[in-house]
Amino acid sequence: MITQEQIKQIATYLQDAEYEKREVVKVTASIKPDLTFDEAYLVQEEIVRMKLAEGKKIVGPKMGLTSYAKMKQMGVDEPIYGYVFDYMLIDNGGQVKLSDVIHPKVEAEIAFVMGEDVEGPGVTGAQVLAATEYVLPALEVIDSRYENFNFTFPDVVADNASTSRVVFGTALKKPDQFDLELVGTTITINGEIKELGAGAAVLGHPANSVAMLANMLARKGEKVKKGDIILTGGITGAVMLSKGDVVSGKFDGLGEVAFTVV
Ligand code: 0L1
Ligand code: MG
Repeated sequence: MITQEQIKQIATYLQDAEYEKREVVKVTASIKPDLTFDEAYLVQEEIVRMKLAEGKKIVGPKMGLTSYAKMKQMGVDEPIYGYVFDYMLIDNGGQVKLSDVIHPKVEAEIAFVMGEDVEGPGVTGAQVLAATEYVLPALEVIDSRYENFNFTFPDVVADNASTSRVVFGTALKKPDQFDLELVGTTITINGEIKELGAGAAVLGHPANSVAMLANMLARKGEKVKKGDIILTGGITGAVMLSKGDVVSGKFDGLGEVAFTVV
């Protein structure tokens, strides 16, 4: 059992690490060795409450660890979710400041802009596509707050799924114009292709990721909401970033997203 005091203590520990841009020892090796998956989401919810109380706004939920290979590696059978906030957004073509983050990595994702609420359980990818207003390309900068990226599944859930910065593309496309599972994607850094993949890397189809999110949220009586902009999970592996990197994500038919690391 976790107490309300422990939830607040862990949430503050992780949020301070984020705001002070420093690594911390994982929760399961310090404050709460037996932190469970459900308790970790209670910590994440507390972090969300704390940020909302500071006046920060939710852009939308994000899904993480959405490839079957990553799930197998972590010994879990479903992905995780977290929340993107307004202060995390970087303009397309803008700059990610290394002094604002700890040890960032970038991954390429497809984002969904929801035109209608989607409420689980039992939501399918087809229902998600019917409720989607637009899709757009994105680069997500993840930045685990844990020392040496050493964390367990509950640790990363508590840490808001490593969410740190997001650069959205500027072209909005209707989802029925594409076979999103076939969208070929590359990440290029300083002119060299570092990672590549196709939309199917995300649970077979990125819409399945939103469906799974709706079904996971339904367990606590929540839903995917009209207006949410949802990151569906990495199509590519995550690449470490260094000062001076010029980063570009190219998504066949969806466009390009870019930023520079300064
Ligand atoms: O967005 C995500 O896929 C979350 C990744 C969490 C694990 C990590 O920090 O590598
Ligand atoms: Mg991600």
